[in-house]
Amino acid sequence: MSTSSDLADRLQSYLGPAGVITDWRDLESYAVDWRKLFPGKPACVVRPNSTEQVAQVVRICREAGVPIVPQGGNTGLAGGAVPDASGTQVVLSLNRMAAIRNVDPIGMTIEAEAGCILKVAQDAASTAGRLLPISLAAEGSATIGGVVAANAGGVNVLRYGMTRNLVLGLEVVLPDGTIANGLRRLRKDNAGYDWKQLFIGSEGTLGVVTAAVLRLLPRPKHSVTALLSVPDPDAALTLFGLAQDDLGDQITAFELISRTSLDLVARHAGLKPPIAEGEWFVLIEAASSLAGLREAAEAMLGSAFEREIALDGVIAESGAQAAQLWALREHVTESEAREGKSVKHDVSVPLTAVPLFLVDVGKALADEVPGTRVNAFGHLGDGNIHYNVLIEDGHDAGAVNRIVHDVVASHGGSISAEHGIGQYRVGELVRYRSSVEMELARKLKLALDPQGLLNPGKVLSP
Ligand code: 2HG
Ligand code: ZN
Repeated sequence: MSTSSDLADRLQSYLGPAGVITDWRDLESYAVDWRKLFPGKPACVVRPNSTEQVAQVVRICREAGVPIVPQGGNTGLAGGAVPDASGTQVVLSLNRMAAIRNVDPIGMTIEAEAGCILKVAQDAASTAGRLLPISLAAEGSATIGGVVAANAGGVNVLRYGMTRNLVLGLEVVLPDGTIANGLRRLRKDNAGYDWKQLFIGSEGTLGVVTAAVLRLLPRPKHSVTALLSVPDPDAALTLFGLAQDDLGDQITAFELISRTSLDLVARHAGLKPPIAEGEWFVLIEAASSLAGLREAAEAMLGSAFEREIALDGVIAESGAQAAQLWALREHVTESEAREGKSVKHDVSVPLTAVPLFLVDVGKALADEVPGTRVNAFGHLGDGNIHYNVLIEDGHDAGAVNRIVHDVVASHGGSISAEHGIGQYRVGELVRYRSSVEMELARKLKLALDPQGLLNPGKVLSP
């Protein structure tokens, strides 16, 4: 095996000086996730600017037996895109491959390279009068490649599905350095195995996503955004049922927010909700191409107040006010990080189990790790709750994690709804997935990456 500096020299002679970073001061932002929970030390960072260059980098590293960690916007929350601390892994950043190759408003597709920022792709779709409906707080930094590799969720999954639902075609560099080009724009394509599904959500462990064709949707002309306080999560669920009855497929988001979340946002971001005190809140958005949405939403909310499943509320009167309501939700993560240490959970349970899950997990934590505080919020419409536990020195983060995940499992849930396993949940996955499922995953990994050089230690233990 060659030394790291031999390898960096070889990579540099192939990619040129702009393609390789070895100076520690410039490496730092690639070495650690944004919350600084998973600090690593790369051998170097490579920044290829074409699919062929990515393929050649993979071949060079393979020949040298050196592991590669693909990285997009580095906005993930599970440490999936950062290297370990050994100083032997090469970070392969896709940030120089950022082109939008094509937007087709009639065929309703967009083709973008992996390093294209999600917001840039959203704006390109919007300029063409269409909607790219992947919507996340990190959309200003997250990249298309990362979003696909993580099968990102976000606030609009309820209506448009996870990223997987929107991927029509994919280009991937395989661990042996060959290029699999499946950049088709077809709505219907049953010709053989749909191999791209393997790479979506594989967190860079099976291949490097270099470009994707995503489905676009009509851009709704009307939208309604409301923030409501509700008596409890049970009432929030009843409200969700009512919204389904009355607004049906026009609901794009149905978010649950706890008092603690809003308190954190008030303290650290200076934003206050325009409604009376309460313990639980729902942020609901509906969108439609047809008129009459606001009237329908007002009627629905009127009957929610009558039935006392909503206590107080405001409907945004303008786009700016809607943005203010969304800002309350979007600042939760950042405000939580400013508050101090937290143990993050990204869990899902069947929708109707959410209220009981919240009661059970609250009791278990209070009994077993007293003195913690809970910052619960998330995508209630998808059964996905970020049950984040704020801890102080002396609290056992591992115990907190185990308690929450055990309660999730008892409700038939998943330990990661949308953030993925990364390095953060590798140990937990083995505990909650069956040995048959884990064996299947290992067989797939071995078939595609027999040397284990692609993002080792993520998703599966090495
Ligand atoms: C969100 O829903 C993100 O805002 C982040 O998935 C969740 O900070 C979190 O735990
Ligand atoms: Zn989320």
